[in-house]
Amino acid sequence: MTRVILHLDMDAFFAAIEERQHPEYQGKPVIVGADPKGGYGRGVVATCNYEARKFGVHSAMPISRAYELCPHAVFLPADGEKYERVSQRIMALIRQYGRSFEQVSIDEIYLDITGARDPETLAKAIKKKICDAEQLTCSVGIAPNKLIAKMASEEKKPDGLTFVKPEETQAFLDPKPVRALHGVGPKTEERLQRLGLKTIADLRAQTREYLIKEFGKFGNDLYEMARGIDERPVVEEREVKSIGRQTTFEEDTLNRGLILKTLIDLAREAYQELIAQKFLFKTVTVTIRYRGFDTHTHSHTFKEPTESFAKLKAHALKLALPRIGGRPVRLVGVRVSNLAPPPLSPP
Ligand code: TTP
Ligand code: MG
Repeated sequence: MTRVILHLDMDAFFAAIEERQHPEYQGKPVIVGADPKGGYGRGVVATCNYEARKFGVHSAMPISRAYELCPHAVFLPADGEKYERVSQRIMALIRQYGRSFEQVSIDEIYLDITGARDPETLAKAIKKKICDAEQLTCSVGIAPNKLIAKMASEEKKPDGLTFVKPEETQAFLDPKPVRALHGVGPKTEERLQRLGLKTIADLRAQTREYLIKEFGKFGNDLYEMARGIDERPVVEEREVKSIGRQTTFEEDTLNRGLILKTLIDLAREAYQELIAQKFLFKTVTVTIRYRGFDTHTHSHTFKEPTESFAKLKAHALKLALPRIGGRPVRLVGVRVSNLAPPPLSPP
């Protein structure tokens, strides 16, 4: 059966998260990465918004070069923990839309949506869901396999939606540069160029034997990719053993109200993922890291698996309460483990 695969990639992910938090950056180039130190900084750009891309700035570029190209940009350090939390919320939100779900990076997912009545409408619903919940845009590609779906999601960025039907795949591929294919980096591209192969159509005109002679096993992949063949399944990530959330305070804090409120927020987020993944839990663990990195974890295990948020919250607070107030707290976290699938409902 022809599959329908959806690939979703968030737009300018780290930069978009910073922008939504700081409306004052609107319309300005925003670059996330190493400290430019007035042009003498070391390290690289993690990402930048589309405004900064107009100046030629891109991911992995030396930050000193980015400063040369765009000195008036807003430069920000990457806050990996924050981006990870947003990522996890987005993943929890959309995994239910696929028969299977595969997260391939912090901002990128494949969903197998084979059987969906109207893939395009479904994609729009997913985009809207993310936009409503997180005020972030993404780009989506839908195609008969992962290879084409990923290329399709890159087709119209940002906020794009590209649907490549089976009968359209060859026309979609042919004019593209060989570089657009999965696994073709600058080196392979150069070798292909030397053989006079610039586009995927050029590549498709070669025999399987010739490509294998030139590129070994990868030659066979090239032969198949040029024809839009890719059988890789969408596979769920490894088994989930626990679900947790943690956060580092901007400054170490003694504020009990803030610490407890943060803990409840984290518990709620972990709980939402738990529900999305359809698990019960038996164990609640609270992590508290004090100033100086001294880290303590405390757990409570119920007799029976439960799905009660009230219990999760009550026990997280009970575990944390006697342990805060004395020393400034740097980080708190909540985790549920000993996960179990819910009991089968009676027939
Ligand atoms: P990408 O999806 O490659 O980039 P992006 O989301 O910023 O922009 P686009 O709209 O083109 O998708 O990567 C996702 C995040 O991963 C990105 O926001 C920052 C991080 N990243 C790095 O830290 N270093 C890198 O070299 C790349 C490519 C990404
Ligand atoms: Mg992205």
